Amino acid sequence: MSLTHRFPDGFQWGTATSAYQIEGAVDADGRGASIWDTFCRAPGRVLGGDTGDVACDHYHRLEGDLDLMSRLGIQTYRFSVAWPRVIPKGRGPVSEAGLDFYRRLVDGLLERGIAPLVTLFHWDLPQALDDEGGWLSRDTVDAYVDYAALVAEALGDRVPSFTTFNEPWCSAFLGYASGDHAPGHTDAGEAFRVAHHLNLAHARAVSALRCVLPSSAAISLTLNVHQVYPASDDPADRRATEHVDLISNRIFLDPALGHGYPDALVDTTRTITDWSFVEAGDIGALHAPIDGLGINYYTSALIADPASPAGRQAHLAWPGTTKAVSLAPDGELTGIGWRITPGALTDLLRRIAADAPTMPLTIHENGAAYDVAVIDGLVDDTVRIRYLDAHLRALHDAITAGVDVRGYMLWSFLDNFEWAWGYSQRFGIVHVDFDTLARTPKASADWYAGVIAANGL
Ligand code: IFM
Repeated sequence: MSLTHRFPDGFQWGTATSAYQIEGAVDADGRGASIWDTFCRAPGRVLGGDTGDVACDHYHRLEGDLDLMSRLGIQTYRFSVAWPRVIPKGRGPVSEAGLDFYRRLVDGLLERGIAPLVTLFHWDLPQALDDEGGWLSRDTVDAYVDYAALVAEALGDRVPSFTTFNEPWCSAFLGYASGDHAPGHTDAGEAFRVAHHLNLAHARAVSALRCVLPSSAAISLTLNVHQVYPASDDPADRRATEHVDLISNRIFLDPALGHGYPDALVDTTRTITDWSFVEAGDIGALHAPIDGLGINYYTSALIADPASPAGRQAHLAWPGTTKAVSLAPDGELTGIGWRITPGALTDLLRRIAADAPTMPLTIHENGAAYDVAVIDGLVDDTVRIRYLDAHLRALHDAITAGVDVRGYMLWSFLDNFEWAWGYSQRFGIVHVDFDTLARTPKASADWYAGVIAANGL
């Protein structure tokens, strides 16, 4: 079979998940509560009152899940460590049983020839730390750095790649500005303070990890850089788009790349925050060189000034600001209602490569939610295959244009707990029956196995 799109030799094909979304077993082996356990129990926060209590029960079904991954030919598996599983109160006593679960997971991957890629923080902050201020408190930065070093000490001899944070934008702006995510605050000023603490925690953790990990270890940060376009040529819409880029992208990208916070970010947020949470010495402390950036991409957005003609159409609020809105998604949408815009992935990767020409990039997440039923043991999710195929073509275009992309982690391996959407959105290439917990590989799983085997389309 001849390929139309061959990927570079050594390109890593993988899948991604996160702890709270799949593990379940929230009370097993002394695990502490996380802010998501609490959030799920607050009425009206999560669709259908769903919780991650059982999720995919991956904690108890580890071996079967790893066998399935191996059958698909997965080369890298990106998973997250649940902080409250290994340090139940966030700081202090360590749970060896919790660490053992991740040791078994890593060993199981290596036995099957799958490379582990560990995410240290995918949103499940220990509740005990939130009780003391959570990410609003600088003490949480210290606790995170100690936690990161602990995990690196436990797993670093066998794990080649670590990523410090998954989508810090979501933790800061969905957790503290829009309130859609735990802990559910709605104060834009808090979101900027949290963003700064997450940036500090990332940089300090990178330095701590370097002291523990072998020099061959690759350390990255995973960002959901928003690919945003002005909704029209109106200068007001262009300014609104720059504003969104500053408060959603450059607020994380610039410090991670060693540029501190741009003056334009401070200028554009004057009515929201005075940045007094930035203490002497912080700006220098924000930069610790990384070996790569993880990029999560699903969709793009059209941005408008709320008062412009475009902005007066149906729109959604943009978390953390009243100076910009995104137009209500239209055209072809995925099951969760996100626009399908593969070309925007090419644009995004080219933009990042222009900002950081020597930084290796890896797609840490890309995928689509579609609810396709199991019929006679088969799940014909051709719609997902179409989405994935189009995005892999767009990724290939970026590579052909010279962008250094080293791998692709499909989101997600299993259908799982989709945060405030509960179990209503299925991103997996493996179907999970949430009553019986039976796994059924979808047509997209077979298709992806073929892509991996061929290293191309
Ligand atoms: O499920 C999430 C994941 O936890 C983080 N990135 C986006 C995915 C889909 O919404």
